[in-house]
Amino acid sequence: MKKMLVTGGAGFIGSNFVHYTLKNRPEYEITVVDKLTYAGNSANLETVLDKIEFVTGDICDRGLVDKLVGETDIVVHFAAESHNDNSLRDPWPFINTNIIGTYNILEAVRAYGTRLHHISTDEVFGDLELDDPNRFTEETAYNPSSPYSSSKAASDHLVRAWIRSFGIQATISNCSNNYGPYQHIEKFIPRQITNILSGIKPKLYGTGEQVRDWIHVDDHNSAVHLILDKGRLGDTYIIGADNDHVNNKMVIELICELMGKGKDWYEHVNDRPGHDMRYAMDSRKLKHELGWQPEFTDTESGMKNGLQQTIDWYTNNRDWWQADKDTVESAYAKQGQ
Ligand code: NAD
Ligand code: TDX
Repeated sequence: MKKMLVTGGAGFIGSNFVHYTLKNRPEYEITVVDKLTYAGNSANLETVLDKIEFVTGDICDRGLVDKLVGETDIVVHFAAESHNDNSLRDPWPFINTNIIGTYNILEAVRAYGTRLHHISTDEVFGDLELDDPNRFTEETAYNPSSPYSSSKAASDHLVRAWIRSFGIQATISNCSNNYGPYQHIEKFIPRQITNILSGIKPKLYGTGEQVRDWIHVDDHNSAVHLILDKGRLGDTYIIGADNDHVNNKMVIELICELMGKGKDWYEHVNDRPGHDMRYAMDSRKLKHELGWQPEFTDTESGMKNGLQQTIDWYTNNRDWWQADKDTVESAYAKQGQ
């Protein structure tokens, strides 16, 4: 058995990663550390609490991080403040968790020689023009736009510096926008699904021309496992599912259609300040060197099957999101969103 510490394992991607690992990789003994912020939910793991160790704790607590890392073989680091719109309202938690928290993890893995995989985002690269055919690669220069993406960029730089200066055994992945079960309803796709389920029209920022290279969360997590198994230490891997032809307007129209509403049953709301236009990922390194392939793809939109599964999940798990809906919508309403 290998011991694995999963930071942020009660959040969206982290909890899906825990479920994925328990299902597909029983050789891992998992400890989750999570602060249970507004975005963390222990209910995400309630069906597996007897199979893992769950520690409620803050990665900004250096002593706790040192103790937990000292007891494990591998750290998979998901914990972060993750929502751009919140980072525009109050950047501090992003600076603290994403930068100081990652620093604490780096110092601990350095002390114990522990293997680390750092989870990051495409947003560190900034954005592309809508008509730019290029995609982000492992060599693209960093150019983040928001407090969130700049704090993630800072965390990536720290990991790269600890690799080069101290020789820690680490890899980094930068993934595009995820969707799937257990995603907080502040985010684009679950917000629109739960809007429709609540009789509210979906809300499209601005014109909706923006492009996100959507990937199902299980495809992200299968890539993370491949990198843990076969990734080259010190390297960065881009993860994306080739959905960079799908803009926000098309996603909202597809959700409306799949949920039995007219294609136009949505409204335009205020745009996000500094809104990134286009993300597109070139994941050829991951595919060619490690043999990764996304499973949630289909010819029509690249995401219809995954979206249907996600719609079904939110429809069948109203108890999971209902209590947060009014709070999330009133925070958006104050900004005309
Ligand atoms: P999330 O907000 O759903 O979950 C984050 C989790 O981290 C929560 O459970 C929260 O309680 C926990 N957390 C926050 N601060 C903490 C702290 N100080 N100590 C311990 N735990 C803390 O986020 P997510 O969407 O699951 O994202 C997970 C990771 O993946 C992040 O690093 C994010 O930058 C990255 N990422 C996300 C996406 C995406 O589309 N959601 C895409 C690429 C990369
Ligand atoms: O109601 C909405 N209407 C809308 O048009 C919301 C909430 C969003 N949008 C737009 C903004 C973006 O162009 O949809 C797109 C996706 O928005 P988010 O779900 O907020 O994601 P984004 O800002 O792109 O960032 C996500 O992907 C990269 C994650 O939240 C980050 O954690 C990850 O790093």
